[in-house]
Amino acid sequence: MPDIDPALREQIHHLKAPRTDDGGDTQRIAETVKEVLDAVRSRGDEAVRHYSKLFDKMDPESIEVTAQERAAALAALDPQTRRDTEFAIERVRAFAQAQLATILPLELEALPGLHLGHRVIPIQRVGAYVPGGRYPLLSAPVMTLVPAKVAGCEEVIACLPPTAHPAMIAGCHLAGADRIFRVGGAQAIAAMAYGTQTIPAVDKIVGPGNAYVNEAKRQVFGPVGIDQLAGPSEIFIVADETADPEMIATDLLAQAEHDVRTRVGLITTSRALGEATLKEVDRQLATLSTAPVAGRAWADFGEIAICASEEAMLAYSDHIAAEHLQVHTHDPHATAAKLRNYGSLFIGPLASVVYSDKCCGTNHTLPTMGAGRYTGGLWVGSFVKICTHQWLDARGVAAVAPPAIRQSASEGLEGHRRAAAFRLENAPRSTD
Ligand code: HSO
Ligand code: ZN
Repeated sequence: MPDIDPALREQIHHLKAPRTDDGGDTQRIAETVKEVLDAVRSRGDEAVRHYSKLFDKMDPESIEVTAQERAAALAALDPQTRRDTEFAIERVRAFAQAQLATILPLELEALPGLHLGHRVIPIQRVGAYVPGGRYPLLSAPVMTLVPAKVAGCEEVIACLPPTAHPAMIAGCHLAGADRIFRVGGAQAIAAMAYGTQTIPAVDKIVGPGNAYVNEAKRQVFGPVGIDQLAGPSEIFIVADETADPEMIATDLLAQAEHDVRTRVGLITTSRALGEATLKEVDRQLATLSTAPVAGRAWADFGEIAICASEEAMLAYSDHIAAEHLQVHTHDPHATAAKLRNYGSLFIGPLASVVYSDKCCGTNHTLPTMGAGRYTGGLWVGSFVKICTHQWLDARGVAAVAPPAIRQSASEGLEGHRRAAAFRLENAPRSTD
């Protein structure tokens, strides 16, 4: 994230400031990951098993989850949990289908005889990393697998750590995974990037994970695509004096319980709201079962920023570009329209982040660490390519060949000049 503009900084007073160090051991993680990637690339399944034993203390009999294991995981899933997961899948699928309908092919006659266009082509093979995590998040496989299937990808595989709760296998199955593999961490990313005897190489890897998974995605990117680099979850709330501090504290703590590095904050024009929220967070933490995590996240990364004006509030929010951004102002739609940088926007007090986390239909895999300045979150469009094409008749050639010939000649590209001129000078001839 770039440094904050000094003029904006003067407009902001922190009632509570976050820690600013990155707290990670990036160099050591990068070296470990490189070793894992190299080993899996050269030794395949054997290295996958080695690192599963080393890091996860597990050596599953079969790396691939069998059909019987899928059935057993599904049978063990409590019926209400299954219905709730199916509800989430249906919502995410319906929204992804509606979004896909907005991604249209194009055919255009740009000049007489010069035809340009693009096609919407599903990525052939996709790999979804499904994190084991602190809690078994059944919505995690839904958010990565369902949009890929809606996009029309031919094969969608899932990797989840061997330590993951068996319900996660059922979640991957219900969300439509064609194949499920029990492998986690950097070794899973390596396997999906390079392929092993058991796990096919994919064209794009998606899904959040821990610092090792993130670093592995960064290192394999290029020959294989990735969605984004996912940091700890974030929630910010932009609010004025009309907001409810009890509701705000509830929403902040809901995300703070994810991880001790979750970044949560209130950006407000109201000092009274800021002070009330500070008290409310402490009051609620006293009875929250996940307080050991949420309380540490709040202590280290919680933030309450009091802004001198509405403009400063919006500018600071755009600077942070939070993964989740809730808007609790007297006219939330008007405020929302002025915001530019965020992963997903929650307009008005009834739109809790938790609904999107679980089941309302928008994707919960969103940009963190300021990436909301340049990208939105995972969506059905992440699983298709928009690839251009062109075709010309003699009129099109007459229009574009002369400038192409002149440019090529002035650049000293004689081969290019000849190819451009050939079509002007020679009618197409066939060899048969
Ligand atoms: N807030 C997480 C997603 C999630 N939370 C799922 C609970 N379940 C990252 O957007
Ligand atoms: Zn969440």
